[in-house]
Amino acid sequence: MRRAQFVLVGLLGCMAGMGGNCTSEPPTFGSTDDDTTETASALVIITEVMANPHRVADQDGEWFEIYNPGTDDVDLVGWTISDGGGAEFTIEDDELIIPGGSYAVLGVNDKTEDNGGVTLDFVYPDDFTLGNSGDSIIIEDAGGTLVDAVSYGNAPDGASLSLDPSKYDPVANDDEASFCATRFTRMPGGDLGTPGALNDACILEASPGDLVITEIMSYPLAEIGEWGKFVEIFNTTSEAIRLDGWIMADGAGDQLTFSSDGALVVPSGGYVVIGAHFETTENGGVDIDYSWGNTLVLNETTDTLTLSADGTVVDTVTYGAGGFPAMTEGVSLQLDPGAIDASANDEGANWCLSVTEMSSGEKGTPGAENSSCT
Ligand SMILES: [Ca+2]
Ligand SMILES: [Ca+2]
Ligand SMILES: [Ca+2]
Ligand SMILES: [Ca+2]
Repeated sequence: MRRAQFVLVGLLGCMAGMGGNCTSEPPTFGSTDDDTTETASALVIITEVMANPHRVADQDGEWFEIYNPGTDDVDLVGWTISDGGGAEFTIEDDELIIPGGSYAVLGVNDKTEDNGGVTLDFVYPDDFTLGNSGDSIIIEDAGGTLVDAVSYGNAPDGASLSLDPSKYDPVANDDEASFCATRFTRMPGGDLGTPGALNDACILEASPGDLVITEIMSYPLAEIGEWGKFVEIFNTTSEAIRLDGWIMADGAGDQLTFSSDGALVVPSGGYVVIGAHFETTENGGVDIDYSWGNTLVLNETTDTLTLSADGTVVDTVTYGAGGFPAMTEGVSLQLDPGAIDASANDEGANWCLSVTEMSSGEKGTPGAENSSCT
């Protein structure tokens, strides 16, 4: 049985940092594409390919990632992997077992000082190369049955080709629209990729109200000043939300694009607190999860905060106008816990001044539930 292969082209101009999705030039499918042979039971799937590293040489920095979507271990000993140029290797002496829900990274050079900082699970011979302007990776099990295969056209320069995490499926990963150049996460060497870890999203899927701004400290005590400003954000959905690539803008149009290598996550039913400064000795003792530094300047008394993901406005709040309580020095503005909703928080009547004293003497509940306004 030979599984369908797909062809990715037109990705060269689609580098991370340019925004948008990476399929603006439609790829061309190979004539061999035949989804009738696809099943959803593949033991492993190819999730990421670094064919064209930029900051290290190709002969050191090429690798690809495979993922075990099942729950049982998959033992790859005896499996053969070939490329489009006819090179192949068999996993023999080196044991390679991938636990369920885990990744393995196979690459050409395991010296992290030379390969861009990638920790490999398996080192393949250096005649196995990943072409920059098109190649294939074909995985066959010990019985010679094709497990997964990909073919790509042009490989992005300095970023891996990355399967969208919502498409971790042996059928979906034959669809060209399921891949993009890694958008946000940098490896230690500086190129973009997520070897051995969940891939970046290709498109940030978000709906209005998924995240809601629940608390705003725009007017810290004078002795704390600008560094004491913070904003609390609540996740109303049943899934954790990674904020990489999301944007927080203020009323002046300054934009903060979150970039945390996957570290900044809003738990389902939980909070993150973003603020001007990490140092609790400088910011009034507030534990923040992410610093906006000098990127945003919240006006003390009135401003507009807008949180968006790939063009979808998820929440916006204009405080200090339209029936909002007047901002008071050293006191945060908090949303009533019964009004955690992107529309309800447009109404000033659903906000009130915090009453809970913090270590600095200011009042607020950063990262914790607000008290009732009624
Ligand atoms: Ca290459
Ligand atoms: Ca990955
Ligand atoms: Ca709103
Ligand atoms: Ca709070």
